[in-house]
Amino acid sequence: MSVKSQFERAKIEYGQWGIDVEEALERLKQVPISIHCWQGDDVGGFEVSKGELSGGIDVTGDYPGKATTPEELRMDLEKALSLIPGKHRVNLHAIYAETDGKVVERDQLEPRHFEKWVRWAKRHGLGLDFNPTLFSHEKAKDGLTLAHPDQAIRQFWIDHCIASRKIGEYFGKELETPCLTNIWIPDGYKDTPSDRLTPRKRLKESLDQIFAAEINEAYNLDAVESKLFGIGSESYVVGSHEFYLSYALKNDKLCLLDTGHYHPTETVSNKISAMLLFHDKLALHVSRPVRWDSDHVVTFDDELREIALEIVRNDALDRVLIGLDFFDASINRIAAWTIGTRNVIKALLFAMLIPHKQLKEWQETGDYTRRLAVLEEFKTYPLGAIWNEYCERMNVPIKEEWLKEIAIYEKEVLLQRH
Ligand code: RNT
Ligand code: ZN
Repeated sequence: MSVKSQFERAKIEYGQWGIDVEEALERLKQVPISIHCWQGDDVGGFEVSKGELSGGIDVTGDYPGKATTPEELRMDLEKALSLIPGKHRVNLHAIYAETDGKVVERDQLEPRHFEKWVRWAKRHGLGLDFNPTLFSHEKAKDGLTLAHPDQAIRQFWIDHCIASRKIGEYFGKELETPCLTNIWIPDGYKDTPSDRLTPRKRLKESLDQIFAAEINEAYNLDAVESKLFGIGSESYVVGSHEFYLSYALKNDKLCLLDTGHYHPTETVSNKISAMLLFHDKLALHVSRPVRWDSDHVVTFDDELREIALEIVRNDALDRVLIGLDFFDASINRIAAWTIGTRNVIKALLFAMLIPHKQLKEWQETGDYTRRLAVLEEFKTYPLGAIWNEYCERMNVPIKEEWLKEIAIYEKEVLLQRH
């Protein structure tokens, strides 16, 4: 049976529940996912004197063909984007600046160092998001940045963050879609601190200085990303969830929730509705922690579907900015992007094809039997048939067909790199 006829049959099944499949597909087209560039080169970046990856994050694996130049990275992103349905965004880090072989300190970065990215984004109709890079650097090697006891080091990172917000503003203005500039810092301690307050006080003051610089909010949105622990900061992280939740609320900034940054049984899906009541917008780094903050490629698992359900059934697609954050060097990196991003889109589609109105009603009237039964039955409704049709309409390969293109690209491009 053709994709089309399977789709038509599935559409009838969903239609019996009053679900408008066509409307869902139209809505899905409008949802951008911010694809992180750093899956393409193992969070390496292109700085002239490039240091080791630090900051308590790590990439494992040695799959051949990683991008080593901006041109290669953009080319790989293009390949991935050609296999992912819809129009999306690309999320850059400051270390992806292009400085023509000159050493440019991070506090001196300017919009012009990202001109090529902007030109490329324009050509492909992509929005750009941004992140200052407060790791993999001499001045961050003791694991402290914005909360560092040394005022000069703090100032360097404050200046870097201000420079980054200006780059974000430039992206937003050029591409006519606001850039989300997200600050994540590694600051913390390996062992039990003797003072938890002082570093947090310094971080608060540093952030106040960073945000005091005036940047047009129509072009740049600021976010802060918390974390529970990192490698070498197991006992204490300065920028914890409570810290940034409070900071963001008080200062009208976005809180960014990374799905790998909480206790193992604590879920981001359960935070979304709580935060939507108090925050205008929030941001996500969809990742997959396997036993720890391991940043595995996102799969179509329970928590991903639950996150999508929370966004969709609370009508929050415009208020939750969805970004990705994983890095796996043990598999084809373009496949990693493709798998993770397609899964997020597929989860949103899954969430759109659920009879939310009835389910909410049953909960209100105490009919928990129906609530459970129908939620379970919908797990095996013919989502795949709708997904395939969506992929066809968006001119990307259906099912696992995209793997063929990856195999060709690997042979012709990736394996030719040294
Ligand atoms: C680290 C954070 C952060 C980084 C990227 C590279 O734990 O999740 O978002 O992964 O900035
Ligand atoms: Zn993250």
